[in-house]
Amino acid sequence: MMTEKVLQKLQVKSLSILNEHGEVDSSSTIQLSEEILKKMYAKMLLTREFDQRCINLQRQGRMGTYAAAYGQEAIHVGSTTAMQTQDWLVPSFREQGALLSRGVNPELLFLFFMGCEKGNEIPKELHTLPYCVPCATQITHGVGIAMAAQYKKENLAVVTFFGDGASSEGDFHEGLNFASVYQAPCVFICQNNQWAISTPLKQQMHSPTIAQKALAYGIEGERIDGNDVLAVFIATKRALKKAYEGGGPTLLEMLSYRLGPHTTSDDPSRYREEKELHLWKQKDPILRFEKYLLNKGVLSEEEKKVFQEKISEDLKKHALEAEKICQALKNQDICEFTFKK
Ligand SMILES: Cc1ncc(C[n+]2csc(CCOP(=O)(O)OP(=O)(O)O)c2C)c(N)n1
Ligand SMILES: [Mg+2]
Repeated sequence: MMTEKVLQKLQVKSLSILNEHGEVDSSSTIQLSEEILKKMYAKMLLTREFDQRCINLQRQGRMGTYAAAYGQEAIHVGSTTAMQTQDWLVPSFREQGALLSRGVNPELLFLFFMGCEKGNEIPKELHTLPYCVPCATQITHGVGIAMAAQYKKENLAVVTFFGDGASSEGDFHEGLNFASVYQAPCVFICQNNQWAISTPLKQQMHSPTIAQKALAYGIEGERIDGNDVLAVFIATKRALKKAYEGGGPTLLEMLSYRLGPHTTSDDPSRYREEKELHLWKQKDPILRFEKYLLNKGVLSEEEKKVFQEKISEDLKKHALEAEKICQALKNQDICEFTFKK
């Protein structure tokens, strides 16, 4: 019997720049202006504050089920900061940080989670698709957009988000295969938060990484520290550049952890260890970035407070406005959400 050597060596590249203490790897050459660094930080804060406000609204019966991005803010902000206006963002259902970072008005997101269809009306020029709740189906949509752009000779790439659980769906494999065959300008971002509702990663798959699955499709795969906003930025920028230059798709596995429940309808204390949560809280992406910015002198405690207050104030206004719109639509029988008495 003859055997053919297909792979010389199986290797998964991994990237991490900013450690838990907010120290940057000395070999890193990342250069971002203070203005961009501050914007990234503010967007991460905005994402966390948006989550908190939605959870509060849901608990008061003023919003439907909500899936927080708590712990995954670096993935959303790092990747979208690397994108250009003409690129397309194709989200799943937990990417509020990415949508807000692309410039989607928080009011629209509030409306969406209040059950108003109007929340899906994202302005076309933002090149951002609305949320997609059926797991992994958006991967093939993203590949379709990339193939259309390629056909029309448009110089853009498509960034598609999905979870570790979604990587077990057929759409993931079909999407990667098609993107690879056509060398479509796609960047696949798998948010490996290590849980798919109550299913841990080790019950989801037997392979040690998600990144290595790229190999089967003849594309590049890389594992990134998803709690490190700088590493996420660099990896996405690199993958986008390759896509613009006709180098085809890339799979980026962003390793992180879902610090909160799956949604407001879930109680993770029934299926996961407090120890594990505690460990990952030490790796909080916002605290890490904050330490870095404070040490570097880019951010002061005073500015931090100003950012927080401004974000909180703005979101409060947007949420109230969304509620008014929602109520008006409900009065016309256009919105189906029923507020608790
Ligand atoms: C096709 C499909 N099957 C099942 C579900 C129910 N469901 C919602 S979220 C989820 C788990 C998703 O896990 P993962 O892809 O890791 O994303 P995460 O929730 O961790 O962000 C499942 C099974 C769904 N939304 N769509
Ligand atoms: Mg998951």
